[in-house]
Amino acid sequence: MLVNRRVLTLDEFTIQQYRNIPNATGELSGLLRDIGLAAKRVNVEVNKAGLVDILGDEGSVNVQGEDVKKLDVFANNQFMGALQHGISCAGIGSEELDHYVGFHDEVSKNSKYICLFDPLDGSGNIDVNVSIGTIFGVYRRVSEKGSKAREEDFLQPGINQVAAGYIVYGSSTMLVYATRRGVNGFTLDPSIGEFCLSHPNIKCPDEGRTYSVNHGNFFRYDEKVRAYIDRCQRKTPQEGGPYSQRYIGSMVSDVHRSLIKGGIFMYPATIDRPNGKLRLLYECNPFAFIVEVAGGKASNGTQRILEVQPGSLHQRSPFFVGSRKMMEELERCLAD
Ligand code: AHM
Ligand code: MG
Repeated sequence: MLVNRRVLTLDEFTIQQYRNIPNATGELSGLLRDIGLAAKRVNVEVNKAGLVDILGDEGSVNVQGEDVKKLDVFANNQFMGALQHGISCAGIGSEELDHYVGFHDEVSKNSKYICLFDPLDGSGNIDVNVSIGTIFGVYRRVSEKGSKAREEDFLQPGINQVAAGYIVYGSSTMLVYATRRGVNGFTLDPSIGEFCLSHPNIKCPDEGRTYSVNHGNFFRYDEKVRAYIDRCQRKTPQEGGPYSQRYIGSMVSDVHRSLIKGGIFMYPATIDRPNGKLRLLYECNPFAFIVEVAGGKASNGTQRILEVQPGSLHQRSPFFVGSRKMMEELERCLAD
């Protein structure tokens, strides 16, 4: 008997996907399930962050030289733990850890994937109840199965991602992930504790009316970036302008808005940060993959970001991502 189901959960959806792929082992579904589980645990803590004594600095400084908040540590442990105890992940790299970790148990050593993540991005916003997020990218390992994951597994260009996604802990909690087959969004239904398919087959509109950048840095940007920002502000109503400026300061939320509604997000190089602020491997590449699969574009200002060969786990990169036509106009400005 056919059961009439109107809402697919994340697990049901991923299982349905892999059943359509010949020879698929279901390992990627398992990995996404592990990430979904960790996300639900983090969500519970994020939701009550204002209530419990979990706010405030952990007192240590991470590898980027930034203060570590307690929730960052909690989130890192949840994602690492879920992936380590699952059966799909051979190792992880995280914003919170100096070095990548190759799991040493036999099941993990025989697993196919590695995962890079920023467990809690935008954590400066925790204290003021503004949306924050998790970002992740998944790669097939290049080292031999049966051994611990090695550095070369983590230093792959973003184009090699088999899946990438993010969780936004916002007015509702959403998990969005992409494979080459498409981008799908799931909203957490707190009544059943499941991510449910709410945004099937997301496409990034070709154009938007919003640009997202830290205006406080305006005079530290290259003049070509400033010229593009100037164009956004001078757009005529016939051109859909002037564009609105929106900047939450949580990249997950800022790029999520651009993905759904159309728009462009920029974190350019500045005089004092010639490589920008954002991390190539676990901040830029996952979003570049997601937005490209959805029909948008992503670049570091001179190159398609997914083609950059990484040199180190925590390297930074200027980042421009968003609607295709807006990105093309930006690229013309930067090339002038
Ligand atoms: P984080 O990983 O320390 O949270 O930093 C990344 C965040 C992004 O989410 C956001 O786009 C950016 O930092 C904001 O930085 P700024 O305050 O310099 O504009
Ligand atoms: Mg971050």
